[in-house]
Amino acid sequence: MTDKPTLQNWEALATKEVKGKDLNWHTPEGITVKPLYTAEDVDGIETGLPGFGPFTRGVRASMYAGRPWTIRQYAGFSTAEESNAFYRRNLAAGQKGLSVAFDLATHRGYDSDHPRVTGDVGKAGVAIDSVEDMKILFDGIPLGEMSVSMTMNGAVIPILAFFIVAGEEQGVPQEKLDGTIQNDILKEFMVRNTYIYPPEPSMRIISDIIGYTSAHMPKFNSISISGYHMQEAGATQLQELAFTIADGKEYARAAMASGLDLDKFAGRLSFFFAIGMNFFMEVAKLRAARKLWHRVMTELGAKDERSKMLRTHCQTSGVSLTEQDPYNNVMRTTIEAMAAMLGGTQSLHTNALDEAIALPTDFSARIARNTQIVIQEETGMCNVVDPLGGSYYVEALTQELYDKAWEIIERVEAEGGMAKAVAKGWPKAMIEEAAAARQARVDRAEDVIVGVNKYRLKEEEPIDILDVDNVAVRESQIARINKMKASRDDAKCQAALDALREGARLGAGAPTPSVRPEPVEGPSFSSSGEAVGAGLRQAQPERGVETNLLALAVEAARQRATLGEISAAMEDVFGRYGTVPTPVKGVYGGAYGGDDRWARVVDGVEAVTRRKGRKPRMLVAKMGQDGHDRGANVIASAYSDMGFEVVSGPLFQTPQEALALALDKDVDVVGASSLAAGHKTLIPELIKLLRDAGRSDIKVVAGGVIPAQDYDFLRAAGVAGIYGPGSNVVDSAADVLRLLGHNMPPEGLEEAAE
Ligand code: MLC
Ligand code: 5AD
Repeated sequence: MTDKPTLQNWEALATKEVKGKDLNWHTPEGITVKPLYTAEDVDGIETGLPGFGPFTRGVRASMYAGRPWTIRQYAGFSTAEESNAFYRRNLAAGQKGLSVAFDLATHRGYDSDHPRVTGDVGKAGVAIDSVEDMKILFDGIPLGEMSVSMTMNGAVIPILAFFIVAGEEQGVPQEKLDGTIQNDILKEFMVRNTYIYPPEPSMRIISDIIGYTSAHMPKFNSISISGYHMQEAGATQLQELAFTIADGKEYARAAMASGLDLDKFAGRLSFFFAIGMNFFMEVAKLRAARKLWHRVMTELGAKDERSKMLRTHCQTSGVSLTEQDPYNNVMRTTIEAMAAMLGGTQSLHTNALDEAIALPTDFSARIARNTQIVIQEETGMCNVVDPLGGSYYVEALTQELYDKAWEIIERVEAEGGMAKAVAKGWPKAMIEEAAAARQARVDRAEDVIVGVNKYRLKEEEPIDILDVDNVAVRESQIARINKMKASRDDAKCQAALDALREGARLGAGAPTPSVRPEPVEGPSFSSSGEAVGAGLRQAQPERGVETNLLALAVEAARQRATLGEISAAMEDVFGRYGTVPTPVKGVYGGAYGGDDRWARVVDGVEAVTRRKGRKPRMLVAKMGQDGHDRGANVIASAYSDMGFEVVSGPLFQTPQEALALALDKDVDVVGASSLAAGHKTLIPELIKLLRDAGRSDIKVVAGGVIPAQDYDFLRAAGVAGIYGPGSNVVDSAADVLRLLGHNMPPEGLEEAAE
């Protein structure tokens, strides 16, 4: 080897080594990652220094050398007592900040005694019905010293009010409260689905909270603008990045439109990203995010550099973890945690190894927490600021993501901002297409998942998981609600609720007075399609009349109004919002061109179609308050590409409503998708209702987050097929065809994944 080390000679050498194989990696972001980066790739890229705008290298000059990121584990389950005890154990073991996970009933503004939420109380998080529960949740935890994040978006007004009053009754004035409320509704309409009200009043709620906290709670982060759930729903990292920054811009604009001064509130806007397995892409994403936000805020007219600082929480990716061979999840989470810290996060949650099937146990929570503690305290990795800064690859990738995201942000701008884009639905559709494409790559083993589509174990050892006794939690919550209602001053409580209702009516975002809103069906954002964020309609309340919804709810909370009552008072004015999913077509099937297995399933569907004289019909049902719809949407897309007639049920159905839809559409099979632990109550209930209606011929199958421990229970209840996490969609369809009387030839098909 006598050639000079030039780029040209390197290329010749590498090409020879790999015998001409293409070494470029075409990522789902549309980025071509080359096998080598050199100084040429970073020519002209200015990254600056940490602590100085545009903050690409970090928002603090000293970063973790000065203070490591906050170890902030998201948790909550069952009752306030149980969650409080869990928090205290975790804090004693090295966790630094709190992060509350609420149950879905709470998210959606229902008290634990509401008939719609019997399957949800205490399941996916802690049940909070009133300030009494909130006080128990933080019992013995000084709210003046501990920063507390609360993931709440739908019932954000009562929850923040309870928090403020719990502090007050602990002797901590609101000025001293430190923490974050998620309060990010745009991504709820896009992917997370725990909204309550229509978009316009929802945006007003956000402005009211930003207004209230910037006036009274200087240490409190008024919003956590979240990309996390977009990536969980299947978005590429580029989509997550661009839509999150665009959401942030929309919120800043909405708050400005409501009369607030940008520099007064911008320093307390915070962010939240997912960190998945594409290590360098994730590092680059966080660096690019800071640079993008700096530009956005500069263009909006921020003067204070602190207003332009993107501070973020990160969580390792839930969707990257597997039910199969679950100890692999510890490695995955470690890799993701390292990407988050090398990207410069301010706060981090690391997922537990049992993520794919249940909430963490003390055992799995300890390993998850220690993952961060080991990185902070054993590796020396915190001693150098932005250690990947200057890496040719990372700097080039940062710039490429920045440029590509800016293009998307400009498209959003051209269409009038993110609220309008969300109303039109294209960001959601883009994410759903990416999700279907990803599922097809996984099912075809083009994207490897160890233990799932490669190196799968013959036998899986079951692990111990957390099971919440939902009936007991519900009973104890109801007892507490009743006791509180019996001892409160009802007249004062009703007066506070009336004032809240009146404030809702007088402020912006209310429908035309005297028209009582009906439940609103999406997807349209506002009936006029007019700017929701930027141009909030301002009614003209009389001088001196309080219309800030949070201020009014704080008084109602003091008077022991419940979460359900506070939510209902606003619902009386705003209405309740609902959407019907519209799954994408052709993306999943498109990935299977020329595939034998696919062709045989399609033939099977055709055979059933000939026999029946119509296509086999499936209802994809989402029951309970579980809004996780990635799985349901992917299934609906894939099955319809296979030739099924798919009825996509609306979110949040009761079993009775799912029954009515199944009968009305005369379906052959109901696929119940459950990701929030409602499966043991809601699915058996549906089967019983079908039986009572004399329609046991309609098969019920279940998919989603269903632990193997529950399979026997569900089978005994009559569930005909179970497709847990990691199930191959084509295999599941073959199994459904079998249930419809068409047996597929076995070869090439793995056993159905139950
Ligand atoms: C930090 N500080 C330093 C420093 N680093 N001071 C000197 N030198 C350094 N090197 C200071 C900061 O300025 C700040 O003070 C204080 O230390 C705390 O640091 P921070 O960086 O602000 O961290 P933190 O308090 O943890 O806040 C992080 C945050 C916040 C801004 C991102 O919004 C947050 O905690 N978010 C968490 C969100 C979350 O947990 N979400 C869960 C979602 S789960 P000062 O005085 O400047 O404030 C979910 C799942 C689901 O959504 O769907 O259910
Ligand atoms: N406790 C702990 N972690 C939770 N997550 C969701 N709910 C809880 C909870 N109650 C985590 C999971 C999930 C992500 C959205 O947040 O990791 O994937």
